[in-house]
Amino acid sequence: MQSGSISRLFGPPLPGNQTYCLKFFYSLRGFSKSEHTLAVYLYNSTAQKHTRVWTPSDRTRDVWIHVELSIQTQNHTQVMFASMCKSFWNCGSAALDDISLRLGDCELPLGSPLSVPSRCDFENGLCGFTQEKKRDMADWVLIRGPTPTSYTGPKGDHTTGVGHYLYIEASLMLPGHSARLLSRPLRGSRAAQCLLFFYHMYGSGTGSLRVLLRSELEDGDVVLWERRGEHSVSWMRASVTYQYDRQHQIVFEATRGPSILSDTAIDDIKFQKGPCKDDGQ
Ligand SMILES: [Ca+2]
Ligand SMILES: [Ca+2]
Repeated sequence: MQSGSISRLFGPPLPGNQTYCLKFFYSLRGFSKSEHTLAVYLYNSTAQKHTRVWTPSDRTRDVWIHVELSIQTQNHTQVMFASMCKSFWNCGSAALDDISLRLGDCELPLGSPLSVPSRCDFENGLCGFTQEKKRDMADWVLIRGPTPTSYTGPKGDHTTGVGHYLYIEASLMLPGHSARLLSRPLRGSRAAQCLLFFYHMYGSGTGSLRVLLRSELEDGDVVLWERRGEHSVSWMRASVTYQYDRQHQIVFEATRGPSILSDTAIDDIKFQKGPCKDDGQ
């Protein structure tokens, strides 16, 4: 790009008074500063006005970054991508790909597989959760009543005491072996979200229970919550506030401890909008 030039890319004219979800990937190369690298505007051709609605929030270079943006149209609105080169010393190239636009807010669940499953008590199966099959050594077991081994695991589920829950059967696993349960792909949100669940860690050989966030954009799973060792003969409540603005999965990972007295269980998983009200309990 030459200095002092602006590159613009216009989308089609859109009907007014609608909310759209704009998605695209971009990649920046060069550019010594963040400003003017790339911006999304809503352009009103009648009034010849443009309003900036997005600029890159970080200085990452040379990788493709996914953006989801909710926009509100007025009459004769066009989406416009603009990249500016103000001076020779602050120029680079901005690349765009896979631009899509559809009706509806990006953050609101629309009944798609990306929407947040609000709760699961395991009374009707796994509610869209799935077992990790390749990268772990065991599966979570759906059970009702006590686990087969004495002095470990709950006597019954958390929901009603006589319902179902998930646990790892430690006597079928080796020390250090893990089982992972994956949520459906979840839509990201710029606002904080709250994950609530109940866990049961009773047994002198109890290992660990972790909640992980998995995203294609992260190198490995990110640990959001973790408990190790024996905790209580009762169910315990966990609340995890987290924020992630791109598609992701929540992973429940239980790891067997040194002995077979390490049946670890979970029940009543719930996702809520907004931060948890009683964090840390
Ligand atoms: Ca239950
Ligand atoms: Ca597994």
